[in-house]
Amino acid sequence: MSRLVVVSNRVAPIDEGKQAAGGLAVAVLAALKKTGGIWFGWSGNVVEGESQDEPRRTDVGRLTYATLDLGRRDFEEYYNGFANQTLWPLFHYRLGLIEVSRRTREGYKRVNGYFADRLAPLLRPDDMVWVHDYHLIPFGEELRQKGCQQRMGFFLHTPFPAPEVLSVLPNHRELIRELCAYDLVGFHTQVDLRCFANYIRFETNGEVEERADGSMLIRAFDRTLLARAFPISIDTANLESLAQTAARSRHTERLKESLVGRRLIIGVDRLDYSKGLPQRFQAFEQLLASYQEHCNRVSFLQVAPPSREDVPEYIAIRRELSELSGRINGRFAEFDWVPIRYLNKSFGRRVLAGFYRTANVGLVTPLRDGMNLVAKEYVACQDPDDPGVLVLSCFAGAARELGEALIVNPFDVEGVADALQRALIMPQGERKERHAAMMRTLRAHDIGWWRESYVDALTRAPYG
Ligand code: ADQ
Repeated sequence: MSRLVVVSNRVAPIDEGKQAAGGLAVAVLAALKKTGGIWFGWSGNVVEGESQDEPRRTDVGRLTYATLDLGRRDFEEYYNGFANQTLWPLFHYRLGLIEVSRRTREGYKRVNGYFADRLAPLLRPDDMVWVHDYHLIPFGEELRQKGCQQRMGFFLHTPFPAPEVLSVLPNHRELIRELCAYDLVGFHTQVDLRCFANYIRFETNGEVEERADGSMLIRAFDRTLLARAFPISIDTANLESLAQTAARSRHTERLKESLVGRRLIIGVDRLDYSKGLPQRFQAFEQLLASYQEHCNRVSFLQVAPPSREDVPEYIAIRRELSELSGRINGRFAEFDWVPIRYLNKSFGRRVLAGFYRTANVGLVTPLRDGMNLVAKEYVACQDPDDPGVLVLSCFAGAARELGEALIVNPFDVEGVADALQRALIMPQGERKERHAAMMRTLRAHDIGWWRESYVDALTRAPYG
């Protein structure tokens, strides 16, 4: 069996027992343990001066973690700059927020080249290299330029934008040429895949051959590659049992006691402008204004730990949300009830599972999201005999699979308020039916299925 080499911007904490919380980290670790291999990427540390020259290696069984510290300038240009101030807003259709600069684009290329230089000597001829996310698009081409001929796959965790949007980026052709250096390019949904195929059709001289299974064979930039949708998922069975035990945990009990019989709406997100939090707060405000029977009867818990705090837009959204929650609470609060409980902190998986299970409504309304795992987690954590209702943005990749949720347009604040009302009064029979249908999807397509279908497709490379 070939070794797997996973490359991601951040390598998940090596102390598995503690934080390996993210679904991706769990999936990647499971794949790596099966085949043995290397997990390579940034350590998360920023050092003064130059980036670290040699990767720090830690061996755990058949698995090697190889991490590098980034120098301040590389961190600013590659991570804060091109990745998070250009590509992230661009891929999330936020053209008003993008910064375009040759300096950061060059920094992005430079760091990708530097990463590739450090990984190349560690590779064996039969290895399969699996590169993750928008930070590392040029990585494969950089490896190929160093003579690496291994099978190489890329998976994009964000949406892939429509060609008209992508073309706002100077040198967009170069970015797509870099993407075409891989043998396999994976997206979350058919929508993302179609946007990529349309770019190849209309912006390059390339060809797209649609295959019966929905994947597409791409011939462009003198290469042949397979592009396919692989919707990422969660460890469904594990979350189901975790939520069952968490239902009786101390945290869950304390949450229930604090509600004093009131209903609960929950939102859980990284604090990011793509998650639609201001509109979500306004929708809850609209619910209280339009359906006054919920005043002092429903609480909204929004958990939103800050992320990317060096980027100005993230400071701005944090300020905006503090002001908005303060204003809404000032408008509706009673001496014994605060409508919005807004928390800038994160919780462990087990605590979150208990919170999800307690909530009558899961409110997941990103303006754009590659997939959104919180939507799937919320569903998996429900009590099947008395499940809550998922209210889900049509612009989350998850909406393609979870059609039995109440699907909303997150920009339509009044529409979301109406959906909240519908969720709060939905009869138990309908809730159970919707939940059971979504669970069938999540059991058939869990994180193991995602990982295996991707690795299997990569094993079949090259496609040329
Ligand atoms: P994210 O934008 O981070 O991921 P999401 O898919 O929801 O969004 O995943 C977040 C993960 O972090 C979930 O597992 C969630 O439980 C956890 N999390 C969020 N808030 C938390 C909190 N307060 N405390 C503890 N845990 C918390 C990116 C893309 C998504 C895509 C994923 C995976 O933006 O579209 O679904 O990658 O590909």
